[in-house]
Amino acid sequence: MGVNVEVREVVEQKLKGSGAEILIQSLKEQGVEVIFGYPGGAVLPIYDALHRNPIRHVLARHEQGAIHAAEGYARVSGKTGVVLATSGPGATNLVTGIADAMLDSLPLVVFTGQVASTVIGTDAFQEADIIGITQPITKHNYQVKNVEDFPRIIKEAFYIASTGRPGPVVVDIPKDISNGLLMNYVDEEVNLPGYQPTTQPNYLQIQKAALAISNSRKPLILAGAGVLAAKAASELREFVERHNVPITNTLLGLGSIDGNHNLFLGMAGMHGTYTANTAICECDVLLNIGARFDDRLTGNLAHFAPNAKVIHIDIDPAEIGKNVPTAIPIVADAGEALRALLNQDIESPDTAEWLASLAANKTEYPLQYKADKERGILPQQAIELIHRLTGGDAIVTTDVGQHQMWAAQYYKFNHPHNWVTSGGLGTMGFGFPAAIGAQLARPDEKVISIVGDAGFQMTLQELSLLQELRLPVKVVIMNNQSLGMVRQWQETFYEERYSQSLIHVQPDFVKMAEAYDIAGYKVETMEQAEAVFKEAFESNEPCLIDCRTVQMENVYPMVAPGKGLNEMIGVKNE
Ligand SMILES: Cc1ncc(C[n+]2csc(CCOP(=O)(O)OP(=O)(O)O)c2C)c(N)n1
Ligand SMILES: [Mg+2]
Repeated sequence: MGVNVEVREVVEQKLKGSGAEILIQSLKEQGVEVIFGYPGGAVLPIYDALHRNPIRHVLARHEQGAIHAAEGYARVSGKTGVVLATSGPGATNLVTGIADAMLDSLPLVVFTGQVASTVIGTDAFQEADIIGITQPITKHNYQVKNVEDFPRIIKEAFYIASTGRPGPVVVDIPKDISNGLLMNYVDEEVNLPGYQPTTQPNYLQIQKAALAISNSRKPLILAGAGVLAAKAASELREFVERHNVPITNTLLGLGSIDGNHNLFLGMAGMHGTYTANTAICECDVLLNIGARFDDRLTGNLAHFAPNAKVIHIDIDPAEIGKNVPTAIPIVADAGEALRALLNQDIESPDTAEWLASLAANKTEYPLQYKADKERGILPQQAIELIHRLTGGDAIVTTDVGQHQMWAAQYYKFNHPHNWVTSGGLGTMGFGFPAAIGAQLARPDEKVISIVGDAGFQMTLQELSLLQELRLPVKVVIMNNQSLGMVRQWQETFYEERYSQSLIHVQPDFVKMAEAYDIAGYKVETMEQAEAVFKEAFESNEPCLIDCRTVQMENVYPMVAPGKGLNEMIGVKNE
């Protein structure tokens, strides 16, 4: 379509070849800089084509490591992460990462090898029905049936993964397709009549939203990851400042506004600040931009934003009204909607009284902890130290658990796109490989991976990548010698019956680092932490710090499961 004959000939020439060769060539045309993968029988033709026509390939030590690295890469670069794995166990090892990317709307194209078409369905060696397995956890998936379809499918896969609400797309490639010869290539534009994401907001809805905000006395913005996916942090800031509207974030929306901005109330939700959660309870207009009102954010829906007229901007119409009744739905890209709102001649609401009451809450009920030298390092102190030493400029990845919540609470981001965490799926094992992908995407920036002692052990084999590539990722293990978040729930909701959550035997993490030719440190006091973190963060080499923290510390404040945002516990230290 629209390609002149000469160009067409060049394209066709280029794309004549085996399916495997077409894949590599198409990836180059998509601008792919790096593939995260792991070889095996069903993808040998692809690895051979890669050998002859190289694209940077990062050999993770486990497919789960590869896909979380691709997620980290996508999160901090805004580009589509590319993964390649073999059939059967290679493909099934990707499943957790695919589900993770689906829930957190990350653009991935995942290529899996498959047994030859002739033996599909016969329980052939290393056969797994990855199409069936991933159908509910992908934005879309394909099995290539004819080599003629392959170039079109690759193009569509990248288009679907990265447009609208981003998400993972799986392309399953039977071995006869990689080996098959394509003789008749037609370069088509992507044409998907059934997939037309709405990016432009409806003008009348924008007017309604503008009016509601003008008439409001207690407006509140809830900004989610949709703002970051739309690269719209500067528009968000302009809107917030122009109209003096206070703002809170979801876990994944952190960084969309400066963590120290005077209109920022901190994160909302289960471990959100008292001020943010109370603001949700009291606001009269709640403008949700690119957040999906998930249950960790809303708490008990019966008590969620009871006084608010809800405006919800989301590129995915399925999210609007799913959990929270919405007065003004706006289906659009968050950036387009914000620009449309900025173009409205809105009279700014009078928020003076509202802001004063929120400021009073901030002063009265800040995030707090009780430091005590005798007890040792509190994880909150360690995160504050990391923040101080990096000035809020680092890319921070976390794993899942208490340390994740403390990082969300205490690391104040100066920039968007620097926060990498597993929100929707809450995947232990995510944080460390994600840091590798982030460092590869932004090689000149400081990447700190804050992980739990347990979650780190789920994917620590990727230390090999730090060793091999000398990636200067700083791994900080918040070592409370427990499955801290599980232990906290057992303490609070199961009368301190610590079933399988206290860890008595651990590897020597310092020796482990040394085994991978990485500098390893152990710190047990804040004085040691101060000195070691400083030296480590200034170095251009990878390192691992075993930071021993107080075991019995809890994340507060908290909205207990089933409770409303108005019923937080642990708001004030006694
Ligand atoms: C793959 C996986 N398995 C189990 C869980 C449940 N889970 C959530 S937090 C947590 C404890 C994590 O311990 P650690 O990594 O040491 O972090 P901490 O909470 O101590 O900071 C567990 C088991 C999970 N989120 N993911
Ligand atoms: Mg732990």
